[in-house]
Amino acid sequence: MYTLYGTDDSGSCMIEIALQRCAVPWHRVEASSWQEGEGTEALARINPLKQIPTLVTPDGQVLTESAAILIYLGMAFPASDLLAGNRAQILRGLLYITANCYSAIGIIDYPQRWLGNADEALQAQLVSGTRRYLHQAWVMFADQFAEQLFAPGNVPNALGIMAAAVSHWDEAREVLTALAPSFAQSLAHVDADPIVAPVFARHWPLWEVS
Ligand SMILES: N[C@@H](CCC(=O)N[C@@H](CS)C(=O)NCC(=O)O)C(=O)O
Repeated sequence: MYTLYGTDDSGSCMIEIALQRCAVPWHRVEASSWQEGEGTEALARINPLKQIPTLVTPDGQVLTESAAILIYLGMAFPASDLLAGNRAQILRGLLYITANCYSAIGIIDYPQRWLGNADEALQAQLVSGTRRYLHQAWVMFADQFAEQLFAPGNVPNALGIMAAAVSHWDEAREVLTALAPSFAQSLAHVDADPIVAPVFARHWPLWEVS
């Protein structure tokens, strides 16, 4: 049994989708750095950053980093088609999102981690500059990876799942709809996948692109 530490409105949605695609038994432990409780205490013991998603495999290995978890599952369960398509570009894209988009969201959410107790104006400046960079990074992603989101057979691969999930935050979808509309349509196609749609609906019940 796989144990996934996570909560709604978080990146654990990507791994919930991937585990379903792998058709393996799993359960979710409610945990996040912004919630108190037994699950979060257990998460802190295995991942000192207390970040989610964190996955524990049936043989007890602790896996963190969404991209690494998706790659591991795709390699362990080839029939999941998580790494199906142009594998080199899928791996490149997963790392692109990790390095340029997900990390930027961490700065936007927690500027004080980088600035210490700097004044509020400086924190606000860091947040707005990082959000601007994040939006540029998504538009550049759209230019370079539009063809890489689906496995043959039109099922979203790991890159499609990660791009659709991480672009839910910080108005990325609105920016992409305006500046890269056909890519935004591809993301909407990922959203509509029969495994993806119910997971996203649970994580973001009120979400719609404005
Ligand atoms: N590098 C990690 C980042 C994961 C991450 O930032 N997760 C968020 C939730 S979506 C989190 O746990 N943030 C809480 C925190 O950093 O304290 C990954 O790629 O999975």
